[in-house]
Amino acid sequence: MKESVLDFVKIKQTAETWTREAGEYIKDQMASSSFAISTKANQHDLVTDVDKNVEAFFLDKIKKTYSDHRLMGEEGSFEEIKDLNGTVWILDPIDGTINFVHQSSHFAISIGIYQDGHPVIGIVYDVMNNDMYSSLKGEGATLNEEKIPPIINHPLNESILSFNSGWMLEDRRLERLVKEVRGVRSYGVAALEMAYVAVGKLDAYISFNLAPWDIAGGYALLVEVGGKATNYEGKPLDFLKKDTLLAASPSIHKDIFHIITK
Ligand code: 2AM
Ligand code: CA
Ligand code: CA
Ligand code: CA
Repeated sequence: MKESVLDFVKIKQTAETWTREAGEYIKDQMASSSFAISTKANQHDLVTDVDKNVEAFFLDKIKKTYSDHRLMGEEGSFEEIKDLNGTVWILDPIDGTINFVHQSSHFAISIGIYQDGHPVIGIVYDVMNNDMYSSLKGEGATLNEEKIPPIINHPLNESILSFNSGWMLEDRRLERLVKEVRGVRSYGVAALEMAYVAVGKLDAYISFNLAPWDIAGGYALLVEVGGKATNYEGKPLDFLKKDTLLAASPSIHKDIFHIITK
């Protein structure tokens, strides 16, 4: 079944309601501090029972409510997804798990709802600040129901970038960039950093290793405000594999690209 625009208005409301419900669950769990924490690939890569339970919550809700939709989630649901045909929810149940575990702030629930590989709905929910960033294709993006204005193209010397410090060890050209901008930040939560680019708190976000669930929600938001996101080589994003990311206002995207390729 192919959804209409009106169907997607309803789906967005439903997704936001589930997201707030999941946010309450996360806060309850954080308050009780009783969840189990384990490492995945290495010490940088944590997962908790809470991440897994939030994904299971969405999987159950989606199956019961939208039986023809599919879910690609970080904590296992991705194994089922080999293509993006039809309506696919791309979910990161907790983006910024290290922040969740160590800082009790700066983590988000991220959802991109894609139709045949194209973004239709974006949701990035900053749980502790109760900030709901959301978007619907062609209708723009909002932060807590307030319309987000079109993205501003600041000059490079007035821009704020964000990337994790370790990426400078991977590509020394980032040092050149650091010298030319106004400031560099590092939040460790890709979905929220993309939302920050959408609202103009940041002018660019760079990462060298992200999965579709890290970026699907933020990308949907960003395109609705006129932002640009590609991989670090300037190629279109592929929501079926891990890749690099350069998300920015259009002019900063161009400026950064110029610096890293010269
Ligand atoms: P996560 O918290 O959902 O794992 C941290 O810089 C950002 O990169 C977070 O959005 C984090 O998502 C993401 N990320 C992707 N792969 C990662 C990895 N292998 N280790 C740590 N963070 C990773
Ligand atoms: Ca993870
Ligand atoms: Ca993530
Ligand atoms: Ca995650």
